[in-house]
Parts: sequence; C-alpha cells; structure tokens
Amino acid sequence: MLEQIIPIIREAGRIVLSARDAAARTREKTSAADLVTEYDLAVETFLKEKLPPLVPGSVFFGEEEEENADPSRGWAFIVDPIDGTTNFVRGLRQSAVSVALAHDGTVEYGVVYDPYKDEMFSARRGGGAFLNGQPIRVSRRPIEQGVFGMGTAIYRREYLEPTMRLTEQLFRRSCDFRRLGAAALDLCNVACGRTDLFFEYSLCPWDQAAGSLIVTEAGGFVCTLEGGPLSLTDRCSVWASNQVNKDLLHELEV
Ligand code: 2AM
Ligand code: CA
Repeated sequence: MLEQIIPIIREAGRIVLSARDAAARTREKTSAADLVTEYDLAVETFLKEKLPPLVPGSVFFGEEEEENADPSRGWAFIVDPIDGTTNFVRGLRQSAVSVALAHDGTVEYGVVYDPYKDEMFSARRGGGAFLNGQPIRVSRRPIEQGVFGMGTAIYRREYLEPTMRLTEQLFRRSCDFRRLGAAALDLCNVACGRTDLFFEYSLCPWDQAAGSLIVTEAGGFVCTLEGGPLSLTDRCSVWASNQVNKDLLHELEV
C-alpha cells in the first residue's frame, strides 16, 4: 500500500513546489490566521481523485472538503493537502502533504512529505517508520538535553494561557524550543530524533493522524495532554515524545 501511496504524494508535492504567488491566491476561511490557497484546493482535488481508487469502498476525509465523510468506519483516507498553510503563503518553505489511511478508526498507514527537503516519512502499523526508505527512531535524550516543538493552537485562543504555561515549564527544564507551524512535520521531527518532544493543545485529525503513527512506529509515545488516545473525528490535544520523556507529562501542570 505504501508503495502505491508514496508516488501519488510525491506528485502532490510537485504541485506545492510549482506554486507561484501563493499569497495572492489565498482567502481567509474563519479568520486571518485560517487560510486556504488555490494550491491547498488543487492538491486536495488531485489526492481525492488518486487515493480512493487504491482501496475500493474507502472514503476521503480532507481538510478542505465541505462535506466530510466519517473517518472512523471502514477504510478512510485522512488528508491535509498542505499542512503549514501560513508558512506556505509566506514562503517559509516549511510545509508538508499529510496522508493517513485508517481502518475502523485505527491509523494503519501514514505518510508525510516535505517537498522542500524532498523528505518522505512513512509508516505502516507494526512495520516501523522510515525517512526516504531508511528506518528512523526517536531520540534517547532526556528533557535536560532536549529541544522540544510546540504549536500555539491559533484557532482556539482560549488555549493561549495553558500553552504558554506548559511552554515555560518545559523551557525551564530543556535547552530550547521551536514553533515551526506545521504539526505533521513537528511530529516527524520527534519520530526521527531531531527534536525530543512536541505538544499542541488543539489539532485536527488531518494534522496529526499520519504523523502520530510515524512517531509510534519510530518507537515514540503519543497521547493527548489528558493522557488518552488521539481522535480521528474531532480536534484534540497532542503530546508526542521519545521513551525517555514519556512520563514527563505527569510531572507537568497542563
Ligand atoms: P494547517 O497549516 O494545515 O492549517 C499550527 O499550529 C498547526 O495547526 C498547523 O499544523 C495547522 O495546519 C494546524 N491547524 C490548522 N487549522 C487548524 C484548526 N482549525 N484547528 C486546529 N489546528 C489547525
Ligand atoms: Ca492544511
């Protein structure tokens, strides 16, 4: 299945790279922080045409779809055509195409592609995680030697204070942190050991479905900030870490 999905996602990445003047081809969805470009729509249309035929009877659940299908029954593709849209619009070159394939509410395959670095992260449940075909593992660094990633849940301003409180607690114990603006890539950075943990208070299923499988298949640990499983149907918080920092969550005020 990954062998069939990956070339399609690489092709979708070419649409991202072909973008010219994305800022002018942008409109606000719910606010100035919530954007969609012609390219998000073009990538989603392309993936919606190419992916479902790979799995007869599957549904397609994409960020830009007006009428979303139910991703928790049968086979479902859960797709963010461009994760990191604000980065994309501003030419920051830190965005990814994210595709998960779930069965009855469990993610079985995950692929995240960064077209700027030509980095293809992939995982199959029980089959390990890979970057451009090479196995990847989470780091072994404790928080004291760690750099963590975080997101600011920009669409839910009520999470501002807890986000800043948790950032401060972790920053006091770690070396530094990053706020990259593309949750799928934040998760892949944990998976391949570039960073040592990541959190965000509110993400949508398409932001985290593929990346969270890639983290767990790379030997990492993923849960919500309340310690439960991630949702494929609703927004939820996300905590992803290596094994060394797995229990750190219990020591923090979230
Ligand atoms: P996007 O770039 O696809 O919009 C930034 O904090 C992260 O939040 C990005 O991965 C961003 O994805 C994601 N995000 C976008 N829209 C969101 C929404 N409505 N709710 C929660 N997270 C969202
Ligand atoms: Ca998106």
